[in-house]
Amino acid sequence: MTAQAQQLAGPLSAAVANLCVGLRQQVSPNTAAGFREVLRRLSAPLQVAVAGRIKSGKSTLVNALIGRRVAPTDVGECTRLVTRFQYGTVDRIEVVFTDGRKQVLPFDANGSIPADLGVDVEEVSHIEAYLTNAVLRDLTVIDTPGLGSLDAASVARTEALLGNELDPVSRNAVAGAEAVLYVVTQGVRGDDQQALAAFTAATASREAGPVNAIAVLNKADTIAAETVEGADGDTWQAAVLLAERQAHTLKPRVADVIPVIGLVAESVETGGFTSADADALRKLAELDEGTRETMLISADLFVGWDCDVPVGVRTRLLEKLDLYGIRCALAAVDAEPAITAGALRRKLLDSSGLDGVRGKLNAVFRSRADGIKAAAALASVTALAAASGDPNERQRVHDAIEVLLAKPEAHQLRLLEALTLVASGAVAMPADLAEEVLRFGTSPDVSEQLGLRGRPPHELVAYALERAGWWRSFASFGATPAQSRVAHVVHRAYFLIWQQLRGRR
Ligand SMILES: Nc1nc2c(ncn2[C@@H]2O[C@H](COP(=O)(O)OP(=O)(O)OP(=O)(O)O)[C@@H](O)[C@H]2O)c(=O)[nH]1
Ligand SMILES: [Mg+2]
Repeated sequence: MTAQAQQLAGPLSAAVANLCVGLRQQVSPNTAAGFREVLRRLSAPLQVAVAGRIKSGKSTLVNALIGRRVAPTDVGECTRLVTRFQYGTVDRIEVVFTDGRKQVLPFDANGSIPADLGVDVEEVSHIEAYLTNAVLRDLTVIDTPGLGSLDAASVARTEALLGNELDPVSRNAVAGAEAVLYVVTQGVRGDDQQALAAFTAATASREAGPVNAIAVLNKADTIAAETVEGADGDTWQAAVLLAERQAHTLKPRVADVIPVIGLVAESVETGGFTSADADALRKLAELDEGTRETMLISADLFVGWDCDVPVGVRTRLLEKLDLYGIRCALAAVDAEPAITAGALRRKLLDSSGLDGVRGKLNAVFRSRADGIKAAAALASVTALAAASGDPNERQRVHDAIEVLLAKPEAHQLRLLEALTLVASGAVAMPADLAEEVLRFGTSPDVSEQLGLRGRPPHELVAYALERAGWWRSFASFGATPAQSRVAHVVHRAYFLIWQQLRGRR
């Protein structure tokens, strides 16, 4: 049997799949079973875990991305469980128990996973939710329970928490993730990098890095603009600046930090925001300036102030958009009093920043799904061989991987591996060189990879050639053996860019 390329993300996944198929006869039954699992995963969509602290808005964002309010937010025992949202031809919820039993559950009246499952949660491993939503065709989204109170935590404590509070099976479900969308809020500090490191330690042997991790700065609407220098009192501007600063802290663990208002995104993308809400907003926009300003000071005043729009309607608006979203909507109505509910929804979507998150997901995850999946699969193959305890078997697997990586077609895979080694600190590099290496992971755009965005082609060509030469000599002189391995890959990356750009001129 050969791997079926049409089900796989691309040639790199196919190469690793063929490696597994080829080795299956030469390894112990246990390892072979592991390889079958690796093969199964290789032909499944990219697995993205949404992770972050408790109540950071993970489930809200999951709903926004899927376009359906299916993950329970705020309350309920499900927020303590791992839920995998994957594509299926029929909507279905399956509770998977730690002993392997499965039980099918109905969705609740609103079409979401019931907050109360009616089973003993202690016995539950995780939930599989199959949905017909098209977004899930090439991305499986894994909603994870919040990392607990990590504020004062050392890495050791964090790891202990992950190790003890998640049962082994749900840890495996998280470990199944090939990429991470890390949700942070305004409070992110230096120790969040440790939280991220601890999370990635839990995602099996794979490290997160610029290749397979993105962060979002969620709840951007709740940022007090006056506390952020340079924001000029503008909330979104404050969020953009804060996200840039956080990127500084979290890089190179993540490719980027993108600001987003998950709540507003969820409301507009899941049909939560209705034409009745648009009507209410139009009415509120007609209130005299003074009343409006007073009401927008706080949530209490917004609901409690005496006005024509019923309290229940205002409470719902607040739940769906919060004060910032309401302000954005009112500004849109001011600019265009006859604005339709659809146009208002579009404006709110724009203000939520969700398009920015989707763009990043496409640029970092979707466009590289083949490489990410192949790298994750190779890591699993290596781990399986290491766990077998048979030195001959380990050597056979090792040799097969070396043969695969030596092929010219595997360059992309070697580059991803090099990026991850450098990002995780497994291979130490001087800061300027590390930064240069990691640039290859930041964007599919060649000029950005060279750090020469917007420069004319002849400069790009000359620079690529110059750096190719530099890295080749670094690989031979001055580098440690580990650095040398990375340097060879970087040399090749520059050389291929040079070839490509030269051909284009
Ligand atoms: N103002 C505001 N509130 C938000 C935003 N995103 C989420 N929330 C609210 O934050 C609360 C927690 O959201 P969840 O999505 O349940 O957070 P979670 O990270 O999944 O929580 P756990 O799974 O319990 O860790 C809910 O009340 C959401 O409505 C946002 O962008 N702005
Ligand atoms: Mg949640």
